[in-house]
Amino acid sequence: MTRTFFVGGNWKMNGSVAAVSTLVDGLNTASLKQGVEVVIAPPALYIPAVQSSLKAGHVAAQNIYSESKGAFTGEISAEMLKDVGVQWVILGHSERRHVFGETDELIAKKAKHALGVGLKVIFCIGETLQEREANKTTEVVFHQLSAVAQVVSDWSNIVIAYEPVWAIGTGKVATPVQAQEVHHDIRVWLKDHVSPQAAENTRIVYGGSVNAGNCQEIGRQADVDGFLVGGASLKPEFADIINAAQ
Ligand code: G2H
Repeated sequence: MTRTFFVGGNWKMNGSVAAVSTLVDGLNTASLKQGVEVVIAPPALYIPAVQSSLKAGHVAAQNIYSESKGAFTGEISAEMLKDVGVQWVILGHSERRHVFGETDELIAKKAKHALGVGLKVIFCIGETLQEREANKTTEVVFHQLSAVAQVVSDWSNIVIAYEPVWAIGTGKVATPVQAQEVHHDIRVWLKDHVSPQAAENTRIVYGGSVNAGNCQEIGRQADVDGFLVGGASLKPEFADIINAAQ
């Protein structure tokens, strides 16, 4: 099976009514390669505005809580996203893990809940610089994957985003070889711990300082099925990244 190239734009906590309109207009008027799955994740407040105006892709939330409803001030639920027609959610982003202290177990619980409600999940994993230097990259990402595999058996609605923490927003991008190595290891892990079908069909995208200059070579790697883009998704070059699809 051919894996459809996937490009996500994670706007993080950036934007305004005016900026959202400019960004969406830019995407709507850009000449974009056909056959690429584009998913934009604006801050939750701007989801309806993006959803009603974006022609070139779908919309994701940047997070949810693991419960359906209740006394969880400040949170939104998978059910609420479904209610307003959102199809995707990003879970496990390193900023959620490191700034907000989300554990593998909480992220797995969120993933199970989101998938159960019918959302698709962009599931982020990745090691810190300290972990990479201690040769613990695979140990860390396999542990992150295992937490989800313990509670989820169907991976057909999951896109895995490998985002080395040391490359996020730092301008330090993983080399194509470094990205390919980890993506390959993740695919072998899927084969051994989920199924050969999951290994074959699951998109594994790279994130961490992707830009128009480095996306071509990374995107050419055999096990790289797209990108999750932060900073550059707020710039016109995001269209070039979409067009780097292999
Ligand atoms: C990693 C990435 C998007 P950036 O966080 O998820 O951000 O491209 O700015 O490194």
